[in-house]
This record gives sequence, structure tokens and C-alpha cells, in this order.
Amino acid sequence: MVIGSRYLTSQLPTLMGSPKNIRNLCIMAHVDHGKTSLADALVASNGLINKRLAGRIRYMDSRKDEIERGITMKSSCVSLAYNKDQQDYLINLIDSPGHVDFSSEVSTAVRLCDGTIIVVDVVEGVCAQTKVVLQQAWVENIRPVLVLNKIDRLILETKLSPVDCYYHIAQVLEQVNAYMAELYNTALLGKTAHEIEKYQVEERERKVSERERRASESGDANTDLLFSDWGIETEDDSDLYFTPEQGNVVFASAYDGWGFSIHHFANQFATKLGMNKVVLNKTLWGDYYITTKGGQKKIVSGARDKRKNPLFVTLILENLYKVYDTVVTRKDMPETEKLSEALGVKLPMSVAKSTDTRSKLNFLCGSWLPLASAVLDMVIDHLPSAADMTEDRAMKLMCSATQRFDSLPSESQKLKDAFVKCRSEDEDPLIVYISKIFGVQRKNLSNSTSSGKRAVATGGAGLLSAEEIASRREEIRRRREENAANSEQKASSGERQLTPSEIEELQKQQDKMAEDREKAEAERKKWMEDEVFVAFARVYSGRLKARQKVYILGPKHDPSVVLAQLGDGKQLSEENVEAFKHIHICEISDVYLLLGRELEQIEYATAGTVVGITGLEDYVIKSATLSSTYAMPAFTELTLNVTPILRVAVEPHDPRDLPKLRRGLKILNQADPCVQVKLQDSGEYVIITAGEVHLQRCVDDLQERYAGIPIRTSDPIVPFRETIIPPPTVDRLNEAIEGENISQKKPANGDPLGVVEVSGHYGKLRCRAVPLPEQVTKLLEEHQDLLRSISKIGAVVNTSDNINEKEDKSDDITEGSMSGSDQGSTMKMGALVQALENREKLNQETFAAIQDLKKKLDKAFKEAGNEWENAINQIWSFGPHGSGPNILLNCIQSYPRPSIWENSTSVDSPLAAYDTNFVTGFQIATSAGPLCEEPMMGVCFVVEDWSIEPTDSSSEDAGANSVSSGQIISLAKDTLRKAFDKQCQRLVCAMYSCVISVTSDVIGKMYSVIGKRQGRIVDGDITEGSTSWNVTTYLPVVESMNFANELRKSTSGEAVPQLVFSHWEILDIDPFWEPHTTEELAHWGEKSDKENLAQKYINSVRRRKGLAVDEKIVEFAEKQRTLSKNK
Ligand SMILES: Nc1nc2c(ncn2[C@@H]2O[C@H](COP(=O)(O)OP(=O)(O)OP(=O)(O)O)[C@@H](O)[C@H]2O)c(=O)[nH]1
Ligand SMILES: [Mg+2]
Repeated sequence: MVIGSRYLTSQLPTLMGSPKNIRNLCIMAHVDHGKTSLADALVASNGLINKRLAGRIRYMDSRKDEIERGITMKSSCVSLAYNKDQQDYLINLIDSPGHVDFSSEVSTAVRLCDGTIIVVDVVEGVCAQTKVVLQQAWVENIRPVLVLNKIDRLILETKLSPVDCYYHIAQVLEQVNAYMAELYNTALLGKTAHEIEKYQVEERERKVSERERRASESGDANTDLLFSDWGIETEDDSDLYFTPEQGNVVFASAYDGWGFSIHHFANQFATKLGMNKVVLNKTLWGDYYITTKGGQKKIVSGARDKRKNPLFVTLILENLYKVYDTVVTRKDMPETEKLSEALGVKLPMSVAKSTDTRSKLNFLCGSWLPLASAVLDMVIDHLPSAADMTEDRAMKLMCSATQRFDSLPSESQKLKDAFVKCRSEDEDPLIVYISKIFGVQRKNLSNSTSSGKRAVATGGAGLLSAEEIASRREEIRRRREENAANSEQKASSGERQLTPSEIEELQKQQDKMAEDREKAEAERKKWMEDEVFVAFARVYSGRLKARQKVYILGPKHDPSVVLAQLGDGKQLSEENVEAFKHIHICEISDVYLLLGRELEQIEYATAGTVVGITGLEDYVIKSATLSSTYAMPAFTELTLNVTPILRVAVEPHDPRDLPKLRRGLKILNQADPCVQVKLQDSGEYVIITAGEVHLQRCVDDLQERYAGIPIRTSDPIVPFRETIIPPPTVDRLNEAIEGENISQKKPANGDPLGVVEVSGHYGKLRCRAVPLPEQVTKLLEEHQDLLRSISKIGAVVNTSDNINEKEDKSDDITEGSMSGSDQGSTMKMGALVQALENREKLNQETFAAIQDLKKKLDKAFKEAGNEWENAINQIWSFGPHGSGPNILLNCIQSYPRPSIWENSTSVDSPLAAYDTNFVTGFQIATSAGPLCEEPMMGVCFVVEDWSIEPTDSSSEDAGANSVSSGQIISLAKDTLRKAFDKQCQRLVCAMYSCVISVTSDVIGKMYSVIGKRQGRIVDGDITEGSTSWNVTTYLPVVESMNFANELRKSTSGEAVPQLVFSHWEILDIDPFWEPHTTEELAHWGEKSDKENLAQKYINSVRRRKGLAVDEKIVEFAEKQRTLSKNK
């Protein structure tokens, strides 16, 4: 029975006290499989919405665009009360989006949960996103239960007979379980025999304890005995799988508001038919049927072989079919009344007389088989409570996969117990994780007048009073006067005199800037009046009170560094916290219960609950850890399953609004877990999103909420890569290039290898570019993080780390201003060294991974041929940014430099001094290739010779003769670029992969849309048991704009693609191709007038970047002249 109601939300805080009775869970599924509709039913059970509207209103979709488009775009939480077996439970339910563009929102939800409801549309079956969410649950170690939704569609739409319906559902269930088995097997594959054994023992123990718990709860201790009485084999089926008999599967129609588990019917029939409940539980799903032998009812197995209807059909589906047939298909009023009586449901007059048969059915079935209690009973029985946190999971949350838990400081290790105990006494440490922060309309906060405003005011630069604004104006005026006085002083002190008009101009500029700033502030003030930032958080241990002071630990916080520097006995206070840029001390404002569209203020939150926190907007970007101790390591980073790939530049319609745009971008960056906001070298503000729908949401948010100004977006900026390939052996007509056919355009110096040699007064350099073996490029692509740490190992002695750090900062416009003053450099040397040692210790496993990568690379090189024999030990650097898929190879005889795998030692060579300069040149060269200044990929630069003219130290102007580092950088950059230019160049396109499910009648239209956009079909298979096809395609990102819309239009809305970034693929078209072999000349003539796709892409990128484009504006000048003559 459900105890909650609209008026009982006040009871919710009292339910928080007992973590054993708290369940934190999220609903996950493929897009449109019915998550939000299911959430409706559960929300209605607490009276937040009317039961009759459940399944239709989609309460959790609160944004305007969500309602308009009918898809969920963010995860949102609602706290519900539920009563089962005289126990009160608190259920924090998070609805997540299914569209792939928003899968980062799913990650933020999963992190706060212990369990998940996986929803599968029985008509569509297991789809791409279903697999992704199952995998996500697996990786995050959270327990799933299953809801098979939309069973009404099988009855009404596909019109399957009850038996076919049963076999169809069984097949879908099989698909889900097959994928679970796949996950299980791949997880085991990577483990050693010992680990597998340990894992299995743990699983077995967990299962036994769970079974005991359930048995003690239900009082059916002698289950096995009863089974043998009935002649049924008992088998310990691993509860890895979803099996109705275990009760972790609910059959439902969220739209019609009904749902049931096998147990529900087992209970009913046990009393009605006088059968054993336990046996019914085992046999209601499966190959069992009922016979009457000798006047006695008996359940026997083998229904399929004997062509009998299984129990599920005879006892359950046939009844359901009858209800649908009577109420919806035949609309038989008297029969409906009889039915409702038989089912024990009393139809109110308004419903009985209604002509809307679907709502009648909703009422009838919703009362007969209430969906909320079926799902919530399953949740309580099968999902772990907040108190069931295992040590293993706690360790995974505290320590990333590349670290070892036992290498954390002992103070930090002790905190593991706090997770497991999940207690909220005063002496328990406070541990809270914030997975995202989001804007809420102030009117939705329960007491908006007082707390909401204070929430912002205490957060720092929040609301300004009239006096504050006046004092700021005064301050600006004073500074302006000071500046004017200064400039006058300077002018009088003999520097160049400014003319009065120049001074006036300067003043005007300053006035304008001050005005801009004021406007931006006023804009922010207006925004803060309407909206407030709420952090989406879970309390893992301790008690979080309103207005409590806490440490805010950024994602890069490392307790070993802090503890090492503070030393024994020292405490972190508000004064010395400034020295650590990843720690802040802050007083939070208020704590809120999340109730879907509204928030209810509470005094405090205890361990195990999911709540909202205000007052953190000036400290938290995207995610953070709150704690009462700085020994708490930052929670491990969320695994985002989606790569943001779609970039657009944004600018305000009115250039004067730029400050507002900056403000808006800052808020957007803070509030969206997946978006990236960057200021490019060209001065453009760029946002990078996961896809078109995500982009639209970001732009809408910027326009309507965060910046509040009209915004213009550029055409999407699609990333490309540039690479080289071995010279082709056949021409475009597939004729071998040999003999007479050989191109006249040979490399200028006639050197087939394309060696570039430059020599000048500063020395000599000889190098060439070679395509990297495909396997090597792939490995480098996959292990970018590891390559970055390889550079970082070197960074302890080298300076390459600084380059990366600088880059990070200049890229991210929000970083500098949010992280406070950067005083890390004031760290004491001793403490720093120790912290670095600690870090090295932490990374033992990373070192192992690096060795592993080295081995794999070596193998890939050796397989590629003899010329790569010793390549692994000659690697000088990876680029661009020290971690990209390009290699600099040192084959210089006279410079035996240690490879990148070894810590650098001093080398006795004049070249050693310029080593880092050369590498910088390589980094710059690889970050922008000659085709269209896009990064290179899969290129190896072999440096064969490099020498520097010895400077004559005896000569007087020795300093002037010596080579400067800038010269070496540009020498390296230019020469490497030239070497690249000598080879056959190709463009590399980013590819989306896309699974489309369509019916066979529109499949042809779908193919034509894909073909038009250079797409490629990789796989197409008919889904078993239906007429729909699952087609997998690859589509270049550059061709994907408006693809979803076009496809939807041409297939009458049947095919809805979801695009996910998949890989990089070489576009096998020579961008500079012209007919030159004999066959080609015969076929195309001197000049081919067919459009060159690669050239088209390159030109569009060059045009966007303002680079020279080699295009003729007038192609056929003669014709034009003739035309004008005729006029
Ligand atoms: N026939 C039928 N339709 C359903 C059922 N459940 C949901 N739908 C419909 O399916 C569509 C999608 O439902 P939602 O609840 O928005 O699906 P969702 O999984 O939340 O979608 P996203 O959040 O966008 O991923 C809506 O049109 C619903 O009316 C059901 O049980 N039966
Ligand atoms: Mg939804």
C-alpha cells in the first residue's frame, strides 16, 4: 500500500533516518521505451499527480522543449514514500533520458544510485541504447531489475495471439539475458583464474545471504522440500539474469497504468485454485502447463512439445486479452461491468459512462493490477538499500582504476568504513558527491522568498542590493578619475602628450567597458532573481545540515598532496586553504528534497539520501565532492559514454551583448555535464556538443535562460584529420600505374621516399614522413590518456607537462576564474617532492599499463615490416599535445637520445640543448597540417640527420651567431610540414555510427537518404519475430546535419536514427587529383569537371578559417565574354 500523498510529503524527511529502508534508483532505457510514462505511475502513487493522468502527462519532463519534442533531455529526481509489509520506505527515483545525445545525463544519474530499473519496449526489443545502459549499470556495479513495457501494443497493434505474445515476450527476455551473459563473460575474460574464482565465491556468498534474507522475510524456509514433492527440479539459476520466477521482471503497460510480477498472480491463484504458491511462482513463467488428471489439477512441464498453452498464457494473458477485447475492441458496456465486478473493481459513474474506452481500461486495469505497487515491491525486494554499500564499491568510488587503493594515505583509507556503515551521527565524517548542478526556477523552491535569495547571496557574487550597486558605481568612477589623473601625469612627465580628443576617446572606451560590466552584472542579477542553481547530490555518510561549512574538493583534489604539505598536527583553516586550488571552504545554503518539478526545503539530509543543495554555484563546475575532511579523495570521474563532437561558434546578434554571452557560457558550462565551452585562438566562442538535439538544447538554454540574448550560431564546425598514405598502385580506373602510365608529376627532387633536406647557416636537417602502420595509429588513438601520463612521467624532469597545463587553461574560459588564486606554486619544495613520490606510487598500475602498451606497440611495429624493426626504441615524442596519434622517430646516428620510455638522462651532444625546441616544432607541425590546418593523424616523421653548425666561441659576436630556440622550433615545424607535403595526402573524416530500426516498407527510402550523404551500410538484419530491420550504418559527421529530420520525413517518421561518434576513417580521394595516367586522360580529358569531394571539404574548412582557397571564381571565362558580346 502506498502511504504517500500530496499532503504527506512532510513525512518524507522522517523516513530518511533508516538507510536500510532507502532505495536510490534510476530508470534507464532506449529512447521512447516508456521511462517517463512509468515514472508517472510511481509519482501518481504519491499523489503528486492525478492517477488518471499517469502515463500521459509525463510529469518528469518539465522543460518546454521536452514537452514539445516528447523526449526527456535531463535526469531528474523525485522522492517517494512507500509502505510494504508495515514498513515505510523512502524511494529516490531518477528518470533519465534515452536519447544518446544526453547519455552524459544518464551517467550523472547512475553514479548516485544503487540500483536501476531497465525498461524494454517489448515490440522493439533490445535496442542499441538498451545495451549501453545495461553495460553502464554493469560498469558502475549497480543492480538492475527489468520492466517489459508496452505489452498493450502486442495485444492491440501487432494483434498477436496470446500464445505468440508469450513466445515473443520470452524472446525479448532472452535477448536481454543474452546480453547480460555477454557482459559477464567479457568481464571474466580479462581476469586471471584466481580472480575469477574469488569473484565467483563472493557472488555465491552474496546469493546465499540474499536468499536467506528473503526466506526469513517470507517465512518459506523449506522451499526446496516442497519442490521435490511436486517433482520439479530445483536449480540455482544465477541471479545475474532476469527471470520472472525470481521476481525481478515486471510485465507492464505504462500507458494503461498496469503491471504485474509473477508473484502477484501466484498469490491470487494460490488462494483461488488451491495450489501451492511456491510452485506457482516457479511455473507461471516457463514451459509448464496445467492438466486435470483423475479430477486433480497438476502442473506438468513440456508445454511446447505437447502443443499446450503455457500457464502464463492460460492463467494470465488470456485474461488480459479478454479485458482489452471487451473494453477497447468491442466496447461492450454490460460485459465491461461484469468484468469489473469479477475483478473486484468498482467503476465510478464518470468512468463507466465515459466514451473514452482507453481511460476506462486504464482505470480498470490500473485498479486490478496497479503498476506502482508491482514495480515498487520489486524494487524493495531486489535492489540493494542505501545501507548495503559494499567495500568493493566504496573503493571503486574513492579510487580510479589506474590507482591502487592501498596507496592512498591511511586517513583516506579509513573513510571506506564510513561508506559501508552509512551512518549519520555527529562523529561520522560527512561525505557527499555532487554529480551535476542544474538551474531551477526560483518559484519552484518551497519557500522562495527567504531561503532562495539567501542561497545566492551567501554564494559570493550573488544578488546585489541597491547600496552595493551604488558603491560599485562610485568605485568605478573613482578608478576612472585616477586613471585619467595618471595619464595626465604621464603626459606631463615628458612622455608623449595625448591630445584632448585621444583622452576623450579613451574615456569613452572606459565608460563603455564599465557599462558592459554593469550590464552583465544586471543580467546575472536578473537571472538569479528567477533561477537558482541546485546541486544534485547524494550523501554517503554523515549528516548535511543547512548552512553547514564544508570542504569542497574539486575533481583533481589529491589528499596525499594536501596531507604531505600540511604535515603533522596542522589543520586546514580558511586562511591557509587558499594555497590549495582544488579545495574551498564554503557554507552551503539550504538542503532540498527533490520532488520532480518542485523542491521541498528540509533542515538536514542523512546518509543514503539523494538531495539538492543550494549555495555552491561559485565553487562547483559540473561535479565535486563535499566533505568534512580533506583526507577524502575526490570521487572517481564519471564515465561519459559519449564523445562531444559537434562544434559550433556562437556570437550575439548585437556585439555589445558579448559580456552577457560570456556570462551565459559560463553558466552553461557549469550546468551541463557534457558540453565543452572553449575560446578559440581566433577569438571565437565555441561550444562542443554531443549531437544536434543537444546543440539545440544548449542554444535554447543560452538564449532563454543563461544569457538571455538572441544568439547566432555558425554552421557546425566539423573536425577533420590529415594523414598520408603509401603511393597508390592503381589509378582511379583501377588500372595499374606502371610503365607508360606512371605519373609525370614525380617528386621535385626525384626521390621516391620524399626526403626533405634543408641546410643553412644554423645547420642541416634531413627527414621524411611515412604513414604509420594502421594498427599503431589505432593503439595510439585508443590510449591517449596513457600517452599523456607517459609525457607526465617525463614531466618530473622535463617541461612538457607545463605545455599541456598551459594549454588546458587557455582552452577553458571558465577554469581560471573559478579556481580562485593559483597559489600552488608556493608549495614547499620538500612537500612537493614527497607528493610527487606519492603520486608515482599511486600509479604503479599505470606503469604496468604503459609497459603493456609498449609491448603492444612493439608487436604492431614488428608485424608491419622490417623497416619498423627498431622503431619502438627510437620514439622521440608523440604529437600533437604530447599524446596524439603521430610519432617523431629519432634515427640520427650522431644523437643517441634515450627513447620516450626511459627517463631522460643528460646526453653529451650539442643537439641536447635544442631537444625540447625540436619536439615543440613537431607538436606544432602535427597540430595543424598543410591541407586545412587540422591536426595530423597516423603520420610518422623520421628524422635521419640533424646537425647544428658549431659556433665559433673565439669570435667576438658568438652570441649573435648562435642558434636561438625559436629558430629551431620553426626549422623543425617547416621541415616536417614539407616532408608531409611530399607524400600522398588524404583527409580523415569523423564517422558516426548509427543503428536504425525500420519496417521493410520504408527500407528503400532509408537507403537512398543514407546513400546521398556518403553513408555506408555495415550491417542489416531482420529482427526476429517482427517485420522490422535493424540497420547499422556509418555516416561522415560532415554529412550528418539535418540527417535525422530528412530521414524522418522521407520515411514518414518510421526511422529515427541516433548518431554516436564511432571512429576516424580515411577519405580515399586525392584532394589534388587531376587525370594524369594515359587511361585517366582518355577517360576524363585534361581536366575533370567532376566535383572533388575531398577538395570540397578542405575548401570549406579553409574558408571558415580565413585561409587562402585555391578556387577559380570564373571557370570558363571565354563563354562569359561571348555571352556579353551577344547582348
Ligand atoms: N502503447 C503504449 N505506449 C506507451 C507505453 N509507455 C509509453 N508509451 C508511449 O511511448 C512514448 C514515449 O514514452 P516516454 O515515457 O516519453 O518514453 P521515454 O523512455 O521517457 O523517452 P525518452 O525519455 O525520450 O527516452 C509516448 O508516446 C508514450 O505515450 C505503453 O505502455 N504502451
Ligand atoms: Mg523520458
